[in-house]
Amino acid sequence: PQAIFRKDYVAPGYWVDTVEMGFDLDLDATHVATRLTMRRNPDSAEKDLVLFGAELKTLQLRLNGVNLKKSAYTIDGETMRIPNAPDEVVLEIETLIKPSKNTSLSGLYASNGNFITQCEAEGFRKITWFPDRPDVMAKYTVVLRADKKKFPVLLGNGNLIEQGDLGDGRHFAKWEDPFKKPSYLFALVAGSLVCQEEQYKLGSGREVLLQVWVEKGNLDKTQHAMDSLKNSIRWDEERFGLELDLDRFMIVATSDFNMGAMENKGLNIFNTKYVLANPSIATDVDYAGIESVVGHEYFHNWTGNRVTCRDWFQLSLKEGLTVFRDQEFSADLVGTSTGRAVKRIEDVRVLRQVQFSEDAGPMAHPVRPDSFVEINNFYTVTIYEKGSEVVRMYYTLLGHEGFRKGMDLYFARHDGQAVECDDFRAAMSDANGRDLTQFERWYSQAGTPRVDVQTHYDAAAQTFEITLSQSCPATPGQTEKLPFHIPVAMGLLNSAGQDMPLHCEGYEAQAGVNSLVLELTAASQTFRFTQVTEQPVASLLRNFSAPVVLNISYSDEELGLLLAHDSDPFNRWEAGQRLATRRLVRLTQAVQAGEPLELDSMFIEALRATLNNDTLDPAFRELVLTLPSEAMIAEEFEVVDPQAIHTARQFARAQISQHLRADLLSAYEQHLTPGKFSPDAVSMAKRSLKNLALSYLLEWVDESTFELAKTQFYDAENMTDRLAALAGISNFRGQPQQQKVAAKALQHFYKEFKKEALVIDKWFMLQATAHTTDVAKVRELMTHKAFTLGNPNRARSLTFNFCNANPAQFHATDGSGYALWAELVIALNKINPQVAARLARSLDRWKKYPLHLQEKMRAALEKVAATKKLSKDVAEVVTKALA
Ligand code: HT7
Ligand code: ZN
Repeated sequence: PQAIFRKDYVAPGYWVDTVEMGFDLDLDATHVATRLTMRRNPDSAEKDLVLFGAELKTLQLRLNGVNLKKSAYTIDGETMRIPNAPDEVVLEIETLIKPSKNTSLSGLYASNGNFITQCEAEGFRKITWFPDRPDVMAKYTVVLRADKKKFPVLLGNGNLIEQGDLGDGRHFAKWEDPFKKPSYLFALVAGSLVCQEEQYKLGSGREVLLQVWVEKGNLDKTQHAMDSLKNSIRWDEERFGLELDLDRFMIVATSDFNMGAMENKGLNIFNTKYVLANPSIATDVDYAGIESVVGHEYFHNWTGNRVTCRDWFQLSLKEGLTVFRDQEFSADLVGTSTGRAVKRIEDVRVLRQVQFSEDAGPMAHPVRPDSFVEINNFYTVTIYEKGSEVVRMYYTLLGHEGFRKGMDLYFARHDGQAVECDDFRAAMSDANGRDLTQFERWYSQAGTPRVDVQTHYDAAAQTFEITLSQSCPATPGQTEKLPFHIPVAMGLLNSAGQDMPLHCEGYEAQAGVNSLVLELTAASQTFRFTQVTEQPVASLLRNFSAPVVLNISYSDEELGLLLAHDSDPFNRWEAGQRLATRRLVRLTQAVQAGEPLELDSMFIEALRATLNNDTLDPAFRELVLTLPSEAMIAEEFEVVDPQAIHTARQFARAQISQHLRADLLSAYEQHLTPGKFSPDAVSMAKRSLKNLALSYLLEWVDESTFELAKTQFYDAENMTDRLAALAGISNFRGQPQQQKVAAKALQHFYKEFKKEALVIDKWFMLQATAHTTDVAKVRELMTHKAFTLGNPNRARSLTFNFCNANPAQFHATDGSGYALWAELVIALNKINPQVAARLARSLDRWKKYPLHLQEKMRAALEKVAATKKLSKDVAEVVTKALA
């Protein structure tokens, strides 16, 4: 497949001022009439009028009132070129599309008999011919016409300006969006839907209408999304001075959606997973997910919609910034400083586990890529999560006020424009009078930088030196890397674990401030501290101030001190993870060598002290007590042995269970949350620690804890407790009689929730990730009547979870997991290339496995690569993996 390059950007030959569209909605054949007023862009090197279209039946093309003859244009793939067009053009286009046949869920498609659109990134071209690129911004007026009974609700972007009957059982609605927007933000929804609505008063006093639209029967699950929306509106006003610019803001939930949600102007469309919640179907994690995704899409209204991307290489301009904003929103809502740290730790865990892995694999790319084959493959953790870390580094370097000044200047300069990542950096730099030239490398260089640390204490001179040396591994197409501008937040701890005053040469000392942001800009730099009265322990990269790997050799005692005392909660947690990782690596090596396994008491006692420390937030304790995942342990090895890692980690869990049994039982009992369910931070924290205690207790085979889990499962009144108990029961290594109880519980769960699609997704997910679920079991589950590859949520719940989150079984030595993977990718490729390409990524890191597994993975990759009619989405992923 053909790659396109950032360096080849050419401004559009024509601008579009207005777009008028009429839709005659019919599931089998929708007629679309479009009228574009266009004018030549005198500043462009492109002289032709260029439009894009895909899978369209074109009925009519008229330019300035005259039918376009076939000889007047050329079509090559998705690109139509009209040469010699006048400077001012009115283009009228009629197309016919087939929503019910559209299984790719891009463009206009059908979901449970309703019409839904998804236009980002290039779905608008499946509706009509258009200069479908984000730098072409226009004003849209749209008329929707449809059967009134089947499609009583007709929604579009912006404001509803007219509606009425058409007389023949059909009706219409006319929507006008007052703001210029790129075509990827276009949306329509039509069908049988109901809504929860509310008038909401903005900070300025203006009243707006908020609506959450769902299918019938789901109105009891919309309150949390509505609350999250109101919180988002208030937060953006307070934190960034950004007000909702429309009179109406709508959210629509659909169960057929490729991603989490979409920020279409005034008409956000969501995967049901990020809207629907009540205590009996949604877990605490779901509640938190809804809050952050509702926030994320709402925040796009300014960062993405009002100021958009010049081209898709700039995707992180909107996505990285908006992820940063949604992370800050969720952290601010919790309010407490440990609450913020808990959120930060959760976010960093995802970054390290998924993005660091992407950065070390064949799909590694810079935050602002230089090329791609299929843009849909670049909605990645690098663009989103690493992009957010890049934005967070401005925040760390410039401070709260400085960052806000930068944001204000960004909007003052670019409101209504389509811009580049460099424009954001320039705003941050200019607003603060700071030279951020070198910072550009965070956008242009892929790979996770390493920072090696050497320290030296001179007791006589009372000086302490920290030498930081940075490097960055080669990534595809980038062998040499230049030094990054890395903010390293830090402090020094004395032997009692207290922060010491900081006097660093070249940095101004601030009374009472015991944390400093060092700026590492050279390949190697030494920072010298004076008046250091005793040998300190350095706490570096506090709050994970940069997305790097920090190599520092701490002793167990130093880590113990940091875990017990660091004033930075992130580094407290980090110290615990370092202690755990060290042990899990050793245990894995022991498993491989057939040596006896042992877990030392220093580690167990450190965990016991944390577990029993009632001054600590239970959510924080839960994070410290959670061992690094198997995927994280795998990153410590040159060659990964998934089964040995699994055995080692399970051994450690069983040891913790055995030695902390009494403490775990008491933690369980102390953190019960009787009474009405509430998804507030305090109750969630209690549930998380209680359920972690339960999962540990179940690692040590014991009748009474099994009974505890069984009782929790049958008595629970909320999904968090119920699912945690079910997961525990189904992973229990007990007698056949207990396995029967587990099978019965699973059946019971299915029966109770068979009408709740999102809960059945959990039912598949839980089985996909169970230790005992092998390839044969997955194949059996795929024949279950509730399973289908046609629905992305359902496909992901079983197959993605097995391939990505059950490594010891997926990497079965006979290669059966890879054969299943190949079959699934090939099957999905026909239905939904975007989803297929996501699953294709499961073999990205195949070169990290032993040769006998590598051979089988290569064969599976080659099988997919050789498939006829392979989409460019899947082709790009497997070609890069095999390169
Ligand atoms: N901006 C949205 C991206 C998105 C998307 C992209 C490709 C294919 C389907 C899609 N659905 C949504 C989501 C977001 O970041 O807010
Ligand atoms: Zn986004």
